[in-house]
Amino acid sequence: MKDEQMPLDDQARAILTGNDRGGYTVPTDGLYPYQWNWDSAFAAWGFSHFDIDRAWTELETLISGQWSDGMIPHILFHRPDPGYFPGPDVWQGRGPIPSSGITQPPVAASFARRIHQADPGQSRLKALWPALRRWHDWFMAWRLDDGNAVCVTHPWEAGRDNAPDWDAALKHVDPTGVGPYQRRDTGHVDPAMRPTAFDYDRYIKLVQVGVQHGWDHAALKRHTPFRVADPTMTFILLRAQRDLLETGTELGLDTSGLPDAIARLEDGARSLFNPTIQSYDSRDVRTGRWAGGISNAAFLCWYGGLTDDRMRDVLERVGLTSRYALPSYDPASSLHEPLRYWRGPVWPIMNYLVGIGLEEQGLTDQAARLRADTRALIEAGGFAEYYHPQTGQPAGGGTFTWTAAVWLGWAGRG
Ligand code: 9WN
Repeated sequence: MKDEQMPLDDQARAILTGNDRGGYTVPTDGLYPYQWNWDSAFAAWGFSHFDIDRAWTELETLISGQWSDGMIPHILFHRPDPGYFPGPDVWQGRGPIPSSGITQPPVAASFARRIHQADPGQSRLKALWPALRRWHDWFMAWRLDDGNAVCVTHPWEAGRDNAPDWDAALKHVDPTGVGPYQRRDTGHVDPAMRPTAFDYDRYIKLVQVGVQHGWDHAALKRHTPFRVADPTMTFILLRAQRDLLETGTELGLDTSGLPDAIARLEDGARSLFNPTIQSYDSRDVRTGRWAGGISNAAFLCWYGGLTDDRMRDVLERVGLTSRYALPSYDPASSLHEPLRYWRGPVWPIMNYLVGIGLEEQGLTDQAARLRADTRALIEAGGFAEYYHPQTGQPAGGGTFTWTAAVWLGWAGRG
């Protein structure tokens, strides 16, 4: 797909249309052959730069998979595909479309707001809004810890699969009896760039635990061996609730309860500041222990709307020291692995979300640095899934939908 002769804008558009499977977009051909939740919201925003109708359709297809309890799953399996494991037969989700049993960071309401700003005359947001509201309400009902931070029940739910944030919590997941299974990801991508077998056994075990409990969230809250309060989810839901309140007010919808939800999530977000490392951190709900390291999710605090001067210093010390910002994990840590997925590489989508927050809070130099680095990575390495923070080497899957979206909407602009 990468064609040196074609301008990058055209390449990005070609990636989006090439990954379009009819109403939904796959993250990349082969490695991820289904509709992923947060990828899809980025895709919608990407499409909005050249095809507004297709942008709305992406979000409409995503919410068509909503469960009766309000959850919008992390994967919708519209058509069977043997190229990915675990598929619908393993997950046994209980929604209207075969799906996984967990969710993903709720960026959809925030991108819906952006698309609506580009297309204010249409009422398609009005039709989507109640479903987004029910999804957010589901988070508030089932995913908060005692301090109102948002928890994940599977590392895949955070979208940062093998981040060191989950290492300690995963040690409490006993993979006995997980049975033989065949990974598919390592057939598409170098295993050195993917999660280890230790992690994967536990990912699959957690899926089996969910199936055993019929994906009943009340039962899982009591019985899951993995529940971790996560800055990604907390800051992103906080931001999404603010955006939902804005659009709901503009459209004259019933927004009661949203200001309270925002106040609770603000408390939850503040509760994730780990005084020992002086940064936002993940916390294992079962043990009360901090993960103890700095990941790129910590820098979503500004995106969540928190004003926190303490984090400016952390950004300088940890986020901006690599040749390319932002490494997904502290480069000074022994756990940092520059090419292994969420343990070090730079992810354009995270750079964009962090960049939005920096820009909004007047940290414009830092925002410009993230944008310039993201631009340079894509210009030199194409539309990869992630990149080496020192060499810029593109890694993981190629012709990636959300990287193309980030180019069209941010990195390639201006
Ligand atoms: C599991 C699709 C998804 C992203 C996640 C990313 C990766 C899946 C996997 O790919 O996760 O959900 O199989 O590795 O970590 O953020 O949504 O691009």
